[in-house]
Formats: sequence, structure tokens, C-alpha cells
Amino acid sequence: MASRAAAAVLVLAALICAAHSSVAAEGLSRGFHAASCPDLENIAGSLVAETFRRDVGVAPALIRILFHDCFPQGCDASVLLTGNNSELNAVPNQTLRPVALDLIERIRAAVHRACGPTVSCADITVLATRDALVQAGGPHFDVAFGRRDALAPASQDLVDTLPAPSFDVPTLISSFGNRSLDVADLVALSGAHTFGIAHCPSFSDRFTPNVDLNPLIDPLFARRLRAKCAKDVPQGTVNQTLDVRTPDVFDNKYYFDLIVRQGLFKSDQGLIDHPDTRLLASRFALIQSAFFRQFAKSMVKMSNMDLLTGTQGEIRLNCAVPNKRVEGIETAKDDGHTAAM
Ligand code: HEM
Ligand SMILES: *[C@@H]1O[C@H](CO)[C@@H](O)[C@H](O)[C@H]1NC(C)=O
Ligand SMILES: *[C@@H]1O[C@H](CO)[C@@H](O)[C@H](O)[C@H]1NC(C)=O
Ligand SMILES: *[C@@H]1O[C@H](CO)[C@@H](O)[C@H](O)[C@H]1NC(C)=O
Ligand SMILES: CC(=O)N[C@H]1CO[C@H](CO)[C@@H](O)[C@@H]1O
Repeated sequence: MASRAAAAVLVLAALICAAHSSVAAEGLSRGFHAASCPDLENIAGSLVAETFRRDVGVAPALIRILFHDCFPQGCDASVLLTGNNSELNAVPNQTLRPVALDLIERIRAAVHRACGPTVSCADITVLATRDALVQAGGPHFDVAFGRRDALAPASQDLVDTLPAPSFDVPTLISSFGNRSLDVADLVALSGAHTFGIAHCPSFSDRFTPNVDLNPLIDPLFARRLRAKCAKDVPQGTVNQTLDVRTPDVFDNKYYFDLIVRQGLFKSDQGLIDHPDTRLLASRFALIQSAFFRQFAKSMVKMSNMDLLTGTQGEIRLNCAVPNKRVEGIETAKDDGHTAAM
């Protein structure tokens, strides 16, 4: 009798553990801010919606910021820091958009005004991205809270681990694999290129006269890119939508682009050509719900990479500046994207 009860308890415990781990990374929980900041999600949601009405580009801008935050050293808002050795000054970040950096800081200011400094910039970045993705037509992904902010930016070496658009599929698989992201994560998360823009220097390998035809590119598409971009390298003042079909909507049209060889980057186009990724990319082109399901799953994984929790890091009082600088000689006014508080 007793052993049966014990077994039942064990089974129950195992079930609870399994359910728990699927919901949140260690140290995070859905209700982390429920008591200390009950209005968090309302405040963030309405600021995201209001900004999206003004500029739909805020949605792709946010999700790219999240990727560039999480991938190098974890989702710790390190990418938001300004200053000498900041990640924002590193090459891949030169095109992160101010409208989204500003929005994150405006949410932080409003949330801290309502609740005190209880919510990190890292949590706010994930939350704002979740809401913006839904605004743009994408799937809802599950967000648990409790992230803390980094004290300093990631090193240049770590920022350099961000994948480049010139990568072939084996190199992309290696790059993602190094961060515990698998092939399904790669194919799905690349689908974020279904909205937003790129600047000409990012895809000059796709329109130069002796264009590398592996993977193939639609010749008419290549000619259009050349006409638009040939004179804009290396300046990068001209932009091109990543998805030529529905540039502002989060849907599965990106995978259609790949089928007709109108993927903008070599890293995109390769996904439909390489045997390791072709089946999944085709499936996502055919079945949007399959793409959305995997995308939501992969976003949970990405937004829980290498977190600071508990007493690690800090709750930043200005997303662009470590607290020791806010309190020190340098004031927040010196920095790029600050909101009045
Ligand atoms: C698979 C490897 C990836 C490569 C090589 C890559 C590369 C790039 C490049 C070069 C740009 C254009 C930058 C510019 O010229 O302005 C870009 C834009 C973008 N990327 Fe990626 N990316 C990758 C993965 C991701 C992931 C995982 C996400 C998010 C889940 C993402 C989301 C975006 C978005 C939304 C934009 C448009 C940003 C905007 O409109 O402001 N990318 N990416
Ligand atoms: C940035 O570098 C300059 C020159 O090396 C230095 O004077 C300044 O204090 C640094 N600022 C920060 C925030 O570290
Ligand atoms: C993945 O990690 C290995 C071992 O550190 C490294 O040699 C390789 O270059 C990495 N792959 C990519 C694409 O960064
Ligand atoms: C992209 O280019 C279009 C057309 O030239 C321009 O109106 C728009 O402001 C640009 N977007 C960004 C974010 O620079
Ligand atoms: C958004 C942002 O801060 N971008 C910066 C990236 O780095 C370049 C310098 O390399 C700055 O000019 C940009 O302002």
C-alpha cells in the first residue's frame, strides 16, 4: 500500500517536473512579475501596439534585436548597451533599428514608473518581441520571466559568432549547433526573414557580375537587385525587403520565395537546396501552421538561452547603460536611446 502511494507520488512528481521544464527555463516562471508588477503585460502590450500602428517595421526590428542579444552570450540585454565596446558598435549591429531600441527603453521607463525597478530589460525585450510578432500576424510564443541584465556587453569574439548571410547550410548548421539550436530551429528561425529589410552590402554576393550560382538565384531577381544595389555598396543606404511577396506580414511566404529562388541571402536560399534542410523548408512552404508551431517552439528555446537569473547581473535602470554608469559620473543623457523617466 505504502509503496503504491510512494510510486504514485513519484509519477506525479515526474509529471510536474516534465510540465514545468516545458514551460520555463530554470529560474524563470510565467508568474515571476505577477505580484510585483501586475500591469507589466498591459503596459508593454499597449506601447507595442501603439508603436506598431505608427511603424510596422518595429516588429522585425525587435525580433532581430532579440536574436542578436541571445545568440552571442545569452538573452541578457547586453546588445542594448551603448558606449565604447558595445555590441551596437560591432558590424552586425549597425543596422539594428532605433525605433525598436527606443520602444524597449520606453516600456522599461513606463514599467519602472508603475512598479519600481523590478523588471529587467532582458525580460522586456522578450515580452515586446512576443507581442510585436502577434501584431505582425505571427504565432504567439510562450514567455516565462525572471531574466536579469548583463553588467557589460558581450566580447567582440562572441558577437563574431553571429552567422553571416554568406554562410552555406553546413556552416549554418554548425553555427546554430554550437548554440544548441538544431536543424529544425535553423529552418524555422530563418523564417523570421519573412518580414523586415536588409541593406545592399548584406547581399552583394547575390548580384555581383560573376554571381556565385550555388545556390541558384532567379536571374530576373538578381538583375533587379543589381539595378537597385550596384551603386550602394559599400554605403548601404538603400534597403530591400527580405520577403518580396508580403514584406510586412509574418507568414510562410518566405519559403515560397526560396522555392522560386528569390531568397535574398545565400543563407536563406541554401535552405531549399540542401538535402539536410530541403524537406522541412518545403513543408513550411506548404503548411503555415507547421511553420508557426515550430517557430513558436524555437523562439522559446532562443529566448531562454544562457540566462542570468536570481541574483546574477542586475535590473538595469536604463536599458542602454549599466547601473554603475547611471549612478556614476556619466549620465544617461550621454547615450543614444534613452527615454525620459
Ligand atoms: C540563420 C542565420 C541568419 C543570418 C545569416 C541572418 C542575417 C541577417 C542579415 C544580414 C540581415 C540584414 C541586415 C541589414 O542589412 O540591414 C538580417 C535581417 C533580419 N534578420 Fe536575420 N539572420 C539570421 C537569422 C535570423 C534569426 C534567427 C532571426 C530571428 C528569429 C532573424 C531575424 C531577422 C529580421 C527580422 C531581419 C530584418 C530586420 C529589420 O527589418 O530591421 N534573423 N538578418
Ligand atoms: C570610452 O573611451 C574613452 C577613451 O578611451 C574614455 O575616456 C571613456 O571614459 C570611455 N567611456 C566609457 C563609458 O567607458
Ligand atoms: C562551432 O564551434 C567549433 C568549436 O569551437 C568551431 O571550430 C566552429 O568554427 C564553430 N562553427 C561556426 C560556424 O562558428
Ligand atoms: C527603406 O527604403 C524605403 C524606400 O526607399 C524608405 O522609405 C524607408 O524609410 C527605408 N526604411 C528604413 C528602415 O530605412
Ligand atoms: C543602432 C546603433 O546604435 N547602431 C550603431 C552601430 O554601430 C555604428 C558604428 O559602427 C553606429 O554608427 C550605429 O549608430
